[in-house]
Amino acid sequence: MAKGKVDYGVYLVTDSTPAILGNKDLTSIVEAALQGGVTIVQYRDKLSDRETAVKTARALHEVTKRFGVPLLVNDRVDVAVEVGCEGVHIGQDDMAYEEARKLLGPDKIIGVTASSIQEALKACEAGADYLGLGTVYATSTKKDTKSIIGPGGIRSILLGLSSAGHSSIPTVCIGGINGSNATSVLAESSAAPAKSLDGIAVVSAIVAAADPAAAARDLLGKVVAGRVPDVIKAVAASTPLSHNMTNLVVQNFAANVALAVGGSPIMANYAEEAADLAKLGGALVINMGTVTPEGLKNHIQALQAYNAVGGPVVLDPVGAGATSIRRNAVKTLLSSGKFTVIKGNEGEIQTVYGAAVTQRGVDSASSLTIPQRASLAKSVARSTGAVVVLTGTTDVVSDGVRTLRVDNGHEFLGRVTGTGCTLGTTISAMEAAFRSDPLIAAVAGMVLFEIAAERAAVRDDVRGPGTFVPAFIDELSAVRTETAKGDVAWLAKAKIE
Ligand code: 3NM
Ligand code: MG
Repeated sequence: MAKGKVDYGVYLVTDSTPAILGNKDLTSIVEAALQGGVTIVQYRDKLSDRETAVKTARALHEVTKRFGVPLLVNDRVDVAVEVGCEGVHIGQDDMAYEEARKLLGPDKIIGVTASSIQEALKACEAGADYLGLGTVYATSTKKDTKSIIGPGGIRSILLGLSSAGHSSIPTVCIGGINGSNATSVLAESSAAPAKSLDGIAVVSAIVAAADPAAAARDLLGKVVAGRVPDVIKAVAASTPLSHNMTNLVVQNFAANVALAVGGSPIMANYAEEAADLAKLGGALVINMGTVTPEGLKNHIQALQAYNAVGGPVVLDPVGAGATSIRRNAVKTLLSSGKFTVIKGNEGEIQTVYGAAVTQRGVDSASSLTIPQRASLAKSVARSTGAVVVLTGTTDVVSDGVRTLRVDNGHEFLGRVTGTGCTLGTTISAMEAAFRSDPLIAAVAGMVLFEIAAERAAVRDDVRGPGTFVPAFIDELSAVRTETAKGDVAWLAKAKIE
């Protein structure tokens, strides 16, 4: 597990005291929390003897390894060394960073607690891999906290870090965070322009929850939603190229949508141009809407040109399950290069999965339950290495580790041609501008798109699918502009879980 790729989004810190854990089994709670979407786990146990601690850490490590999630041990560096887990978290009163690093070696993760800018800078300069910032709110989980600094204190530390050139160190906040305050804590803490929190760390909100999986899922949705403005702002700031190789039906609509979301569209189906275009820092959309042998050759060549420079590529396997020609084209594309995102409806994603489904034309129909759709998206994400966006009334987005549901949108999106294709275009702009987390970029594109549709549909000047289209383009542009100015009130409508 490479250190640089750790996702600090939903950081579970365990507690073994009766007051929090009760008589429940810690390993089962951690497993449920991982199913819900926890992205990193810290085993924190101030009471158990060494033998028990090693045994518990080993059991937890077996579980976290299955989920591909790192396990850190709080304070007890010797336990981490013995278990061989991914690292430790040390407080200001624990072993010194340098000593812990000597014991653990360069590849393990060492996180440090900081409650002031001085402590944060010192930890950065020593070489810490991430910072735990707190205490945000007074909490009965940790009664000996030194200072309660609130979201304002977190924001000051983030500002101090970015002005000292430490913008890239991951940070999480801790202390009294739960499902009810996570959204506002993230928004208020991260109001610093150059540096946002990477995640939230919680103990009781998950360990003491009646349903730890549901609690983790809820927190993950909130953390991802909290990053959405960063993505849209990144697009607004860089106007990335959205290179569309798309079908005849949607060329004009897709180009207008790319502009509305803050991208710079180019509709170029001739692959000889792709090598030059790929160098411009944008993203490619490969849309199979009107497949031909010539088109497929162009798609493969362009895919490889973007892969060669590490540029994001979005695959839209339109009508993939409709004909054997399309089913084979999907197979050929998947084996010709790497996709950042694969976006499709249920039949299309099932075809990518390799299921023998037959679609009627390009229309979507749904026969799977939401949990089945989630598990399909996750499997395809794992087998392809792409973020899978499975569209429907409830959309599912998965990178194989994190799986989210988005419940926004409006029925007009299904009554106008090309909305699926233009969602691919929207996501391409997000992926181009926000490389650090393709899943968050995809979710941002999805909620921007669907909430703009909701806003358009209720406008007085919209009387049906025809008048919806121009209003939708207006609202995409309005939501993007509001966000770039820092007004994210629209995000309250986001239903991400
Ligand atoms: N460290 P809860 S606060 C373990 O401020 C821990 O460094 C803190 O528990 C710090 O999520 C804390 O239940 C406890 O409030 C957080
Ligand atoms: Mg400690």
